[in-house]
Amino acid sequence: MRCYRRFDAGEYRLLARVDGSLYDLTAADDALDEFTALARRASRRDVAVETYARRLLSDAELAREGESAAAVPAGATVPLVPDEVWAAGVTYEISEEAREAESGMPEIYLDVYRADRPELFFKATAERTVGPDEAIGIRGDSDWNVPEPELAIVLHEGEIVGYTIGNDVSSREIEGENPLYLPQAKIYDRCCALGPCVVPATVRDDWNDLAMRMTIERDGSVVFDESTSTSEMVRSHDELVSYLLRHDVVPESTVLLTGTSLVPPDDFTLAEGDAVEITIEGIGTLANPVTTV
Ligand code: DO4
Ligand code: MG
Repeated sequence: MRCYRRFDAGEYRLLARVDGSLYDLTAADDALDEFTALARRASRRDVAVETYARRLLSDAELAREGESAAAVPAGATVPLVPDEVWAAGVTYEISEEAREAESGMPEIYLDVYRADRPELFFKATAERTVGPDEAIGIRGDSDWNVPEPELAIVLHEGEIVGYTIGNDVSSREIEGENPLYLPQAKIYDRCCALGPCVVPATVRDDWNDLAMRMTIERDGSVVFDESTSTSEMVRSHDELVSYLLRHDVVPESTVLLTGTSLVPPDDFTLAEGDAVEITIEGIGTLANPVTTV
């Protein structure tokens, strides 16, 4: 099951792709205008999101004929409106090595990579987050900018209810200049992309063993194409979430990006007009063009 959100005839609709068919969950319950509303309904009934969504299918009209085959339904937007987006850092060896190379204080990255306490930082609000096919931003005051493909955990009232794809777009120039500049390297207009869908957490049990790929195209040519697996992550999802929730009550809809596992070479920077695609097995492909903000 994959949950999409579409803007259609002036309103948002929640769609579910199940066994090759596309259902309109908003037709079954007009309060369901995004994934958080579905998670809220399921939580009130104390059932898993997937279980609750399946109960709606008999009342959910099949969304437009002929659409079932498309990988992402036409008009798909960001599938949920998160109150807060957080991110974990230095959770893969490749990310630790990249920070060491860029920073004048490399030891802090090795320390956090080995420490019990993970690096967690505030990343974005809904206003700074874009969905499928919307432009991600690179900062006009930075000459070294990268996409960061990350598996994203979707939390509802602190419980893991789903997964999506995240892009933690970042300035390596600002981050490398001084670690205290991290919020400026990470948080700005269009700094985060999520989508194309949310997959309810119970749909599969191998979230820590999924193939991931990122490609970047420039002027019609592929300038980056690498793959990895979420199994390379050195921390568990429960561990990251437990630190996020320590002595804090996160808002109802919170997303936690789990860290980047693919890093373009040090001489690579994103440019206006590039096209970034991140594919994660079982979720799909999040595609975004790049603009300067
Ligand atoms: O330590 C800086 C940020 C690391 C990060 O965003 C990542 O590893 O994905
Ligand atoms: Mg990151």
